[in-house]
Amino acid sequence: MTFNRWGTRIPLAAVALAGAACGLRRAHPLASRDGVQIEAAYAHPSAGDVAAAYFRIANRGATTDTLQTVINAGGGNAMVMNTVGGRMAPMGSLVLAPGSAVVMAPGGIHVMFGGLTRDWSIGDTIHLTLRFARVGELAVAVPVLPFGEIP
Ligand SMILES: [Cu+2]
Repeated sequence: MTFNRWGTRIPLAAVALAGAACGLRRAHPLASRDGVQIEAAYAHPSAGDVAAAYFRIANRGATTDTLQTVINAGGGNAMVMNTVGGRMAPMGSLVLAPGSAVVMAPGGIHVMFGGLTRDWSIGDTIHLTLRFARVGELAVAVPVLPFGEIP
């Protein structure tokens, strides 16, 4: 598979199908406070006790905010990672300047989960909380989608 830094390259037909199925999810933020919006979220099935989830996070507010941690209600740990030169590296925190957005995607920025106590399977909903320095915690219900599918 080949990826660019910011997103997966997938066929247009797949994009159209995903858009038709999930148009409402894209149109309405999943969670929002003081200008920070989670506009799309999905995960892919786990492998062993590890999985990844992806979010589109927009800061439409006037103040910089920082994604500090992600909490999995089901337990285990999480960290924001980026993929550089085919290797994943921890990012620590994720800074969102006013007017900016971060689009996570396979092969790019993602949230990596470890120590899972149960499998994430297609059709599951994962309950995650994103904790920001300024706006606090935003809870998001995240669907587990097949590999290659995005909301
Ligand atoms: Cu990773």
